[in-house]
Amino acid sequence: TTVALIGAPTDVGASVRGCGMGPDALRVAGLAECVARMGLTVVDRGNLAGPATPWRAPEGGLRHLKEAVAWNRSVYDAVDAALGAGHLPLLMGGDHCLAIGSISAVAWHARRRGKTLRVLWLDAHTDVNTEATSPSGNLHGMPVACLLGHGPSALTGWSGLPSALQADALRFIGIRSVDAPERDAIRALGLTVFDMRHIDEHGMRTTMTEALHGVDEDTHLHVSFDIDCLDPDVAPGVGTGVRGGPGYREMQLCMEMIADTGRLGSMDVVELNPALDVRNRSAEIAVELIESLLGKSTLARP
Ligand code: DIR
Ligand code: MN
Ligand code: MN
Ligand code: MN
Repeated sequence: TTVALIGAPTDVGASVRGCGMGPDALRVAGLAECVARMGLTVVDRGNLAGPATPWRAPEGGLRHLKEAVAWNRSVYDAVDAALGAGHLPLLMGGDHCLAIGSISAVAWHARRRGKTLRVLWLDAHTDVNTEATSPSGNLHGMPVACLLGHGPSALTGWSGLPSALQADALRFIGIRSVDAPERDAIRALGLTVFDMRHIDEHGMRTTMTEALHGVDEDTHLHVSFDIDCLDPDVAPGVGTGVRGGPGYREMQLCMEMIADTGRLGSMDVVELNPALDVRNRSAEIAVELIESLLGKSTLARP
């Protein structure tokens, strides 16, 4: 496997500034070196270019739409190129609105190759707001809606179909912050959400067995990892941390069980905010989790 690192240094969709420094924080934490040490080939494509974050108020329920479209277009092209080269793209955000471009490119490739797409959305939030429901206008709270064909028209339909994803392709893990209209959308769209209560009651092992049910050799697995999925005591470097998330060992098990499927084809690592971090600890933890996701394991396992 060749892992292609793609940096998208922007906070255009976020509610707090600083996650634009995420790609370099991951590099400083040794992401490329750690992945290479596992015996994988790594190519760092550097950082994409895009507009500065103007920090304007929302217009029509959307903040920085034009700038978010520009960044997502670059992300789409870079992820598309990586997949076209047979590489495993690792998008380093940046805020979570970048998953629109990333997963749209993944969906296009999966469809062309006759693969079934499964997306694991690891997050404290469900990110299924639209311009009509968002309390903030921040696009990092809307990528799931856009990918399901329900967001602003400028950010939908990028995969070549009205929606990049069908509801049954998605599994949410670690959820503990859902706006009231998002709760209605989850029900109306029929989304599968493994919230923190589910993880409390059943444990991460059973939760991941459920979330990965049906994954087979024809599956393209995409992991969209919002760092705020982790408990903020573990990973403080996030803009919208919510108490009560999975701890370090639970998240390691989550990543290891995904790796065990052997079907990981692409991933996003987003919302890491070095301006709010403690001596780059969250970036280092993210790197350790990415290693597990790519198959690192303490012992050889049968
Ligand atoms: C909130 C916060 N649901 C919103 N979303 C966050 O603004 O839509 N997503 N923080 O990551
Ligand atoms: Mn989040
Ligand atoms: Mn998110
Ligand atoms: Mn967020």
